[in-house]
Amino acid sequence: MSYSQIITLEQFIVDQQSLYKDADGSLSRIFRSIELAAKVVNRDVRKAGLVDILGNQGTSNTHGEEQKKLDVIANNIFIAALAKSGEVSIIISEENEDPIFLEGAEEEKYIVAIDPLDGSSNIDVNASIGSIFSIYRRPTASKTAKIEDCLQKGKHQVAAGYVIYGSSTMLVYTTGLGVNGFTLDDNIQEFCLSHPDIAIPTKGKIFSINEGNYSDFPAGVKSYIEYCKAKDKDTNRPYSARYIGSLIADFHRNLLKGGIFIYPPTEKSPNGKLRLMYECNPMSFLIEQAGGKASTGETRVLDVQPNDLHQRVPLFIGSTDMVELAVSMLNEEALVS
Ligand code: P6P
Repeated sequence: MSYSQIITLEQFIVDQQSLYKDADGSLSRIFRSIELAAKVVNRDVRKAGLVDILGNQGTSNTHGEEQKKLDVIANNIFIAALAKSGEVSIIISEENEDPIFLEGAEEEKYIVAIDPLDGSSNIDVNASIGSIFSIYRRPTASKTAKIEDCLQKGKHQVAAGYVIYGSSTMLVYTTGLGVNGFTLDDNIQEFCLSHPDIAIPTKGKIFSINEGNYSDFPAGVKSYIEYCKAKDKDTNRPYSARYIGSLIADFHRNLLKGGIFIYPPTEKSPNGKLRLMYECNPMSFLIEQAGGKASTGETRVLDVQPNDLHQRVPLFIGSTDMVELAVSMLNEEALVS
């Protein structure tokens, strides 16, 4: 590709901004801050093996999960960058129990929810990890930011996306006008449009679930797994089992190739493991914008009314036909059990 054909993330954002009649550049400034944070986190992730930033921080996050040093570093980087944008009033982070009210920005109109480094258990073994963001507008009714402003349904997101630190570093996002992917060119340190208008196939041949928990799964989920494994030429089965244990990596592969990712309810985790505000909602906004589907098994993820910043929901997400079948099997078995 000649450099004259490159569309940078910066240029793409400017071009998209012109499509919104009431755009004043504030959302663009947030995106620029996220882009900068992604580049800085990428730099630290890429050198993780070389300096003492691997391993555990010796602290735990709001969920009692051991914090890796890079978790904390990434969290600080994203918070600092978002604060510097001057457009964000509240930040919700997986790494912080309480919302972060940005000083002097109480009247700013955006709220950002982040999982600064998802899949961190994979850091030490050099598997793909990522950062997730979800952006809301603060309800206009409240002049200054308050915690209630954060508990909005996922369908009210104005933007969502992720950065995947994999064999290459990519930023994938939506503002409701489809999904586009940008690959970081290390030579010029620019995210360049590499995956325009991403659309997930309605059918796929990949199923992603942690079968180590099989005995704990609802009957309908077990039935769906057996369906995926059964031989049937007409429906291209058996499917392939692919599970990295990093949501963004599993999601990204299925987004591009087609497939389904499931984190179901289990006896140990009746609401699943993944968090609504900064994992399930952003990924659900993206998958719907790419033509796929996302369900809790009971309802559309984006319709869930949050009642807690860190609440968990079960997640069935990916190719529409696969999600619909998995959810129908879950509910049919629930009816007969
Ligand atoms: P399990 C990583 O810790 C994470 O939050 C997601 O990135 C990933 O999909 C999930 O947990 C893996 O959970 O229980 O299968 O190890």
